[in-house]
Amino acid sequence: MDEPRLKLAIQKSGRLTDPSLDVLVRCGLKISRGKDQLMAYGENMPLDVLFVRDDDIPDLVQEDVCDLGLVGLNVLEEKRLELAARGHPVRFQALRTLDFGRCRLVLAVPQEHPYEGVASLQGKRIATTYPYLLEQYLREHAVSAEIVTLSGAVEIAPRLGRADLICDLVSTGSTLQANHLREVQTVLESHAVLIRTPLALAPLKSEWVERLVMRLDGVQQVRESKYIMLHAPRAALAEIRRLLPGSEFPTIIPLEGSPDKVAVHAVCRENVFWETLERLKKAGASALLVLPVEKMLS
Ligand code: PRT
Ligand code: ZN
Repeated sequence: MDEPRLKLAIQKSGRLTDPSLDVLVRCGLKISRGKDQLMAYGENMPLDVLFVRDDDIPDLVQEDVCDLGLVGLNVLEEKRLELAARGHPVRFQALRTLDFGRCRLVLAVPQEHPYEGVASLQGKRIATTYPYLLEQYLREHAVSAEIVTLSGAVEIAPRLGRADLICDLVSTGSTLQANHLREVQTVLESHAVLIRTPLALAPLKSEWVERLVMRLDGVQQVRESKYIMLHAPRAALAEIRRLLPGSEFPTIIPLEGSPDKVAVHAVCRENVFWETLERLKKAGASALLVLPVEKMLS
């Protein structure tokens, strides 16, 4: 019998496409993908990747067409609220937060307009492509405003006279600036999320979901981690251990022919900056070496 295969939906072409493929490759997946192909076959895992519009990902998982999906929290939460408003059950489950696709859904007003807190939104027209998230935010802040739902180009709505302010995604802020808008409030902090169907999976599929999640955790830890090696006078060990960022149990090795010194090896779960190395050196460390970590499994 053929092994059951997992289906994972990712964005076909957009901001999440490259980082999604990158993280899957780092998890060890080898896929073959032709141009414009809708699906890629996992060569070394029973997992196939479906390329779709990001807005369709929650539905595909919700309707059990796909077992897994990688999608922005903004899209996911908007969908969750929309389903709830229509009285439909919400069936996808978020499994992991991923460290890409970071952005925030914000309220932004024309630069010259005064803004005096959420209460000043009362009675205003707000353009957005996220009506449900905006509606929830306004309700939580006991403000009633008119929501102008658009399908894109939200940032030009105030200039066109269609709205007084906007609620849109921002990452660097340069789009807002170019449109003479000023960020005044955060509605949602967003990032990519791995979601799964709540339906029970066949044992083999379930096992692969667990393996994938474990590998994703490893990939994310590794991005931040460094392996650090140094020589230290025994007398300075306590201070040096204190200075090592995010490392709990360093390995201490005696140095042949140098009884007063030891070698210290440690995995630091944070980036190691030049400043840290300078402080370690000042504390007596020498022969400092910082190496990238390639894989990690704990
Ligand atoms: O075709 P499809 O529907 O799949 O794509 P899409 O156009 O809906 O999505 P896409 O590719 O623009 O974004 C996919 C996901 O990336 C979003 O749902 C977010 O989770 C995430 N993301 C991260 C962003 C941004 N950063 C972002 N900056 N999505 C959109 N933007 C837009 C924003 O709307 C604004 O127009 O970029 C502009 C602002 O960028 P800055 O850098 O100038 O602030
Ligand atoms: Zn979209």
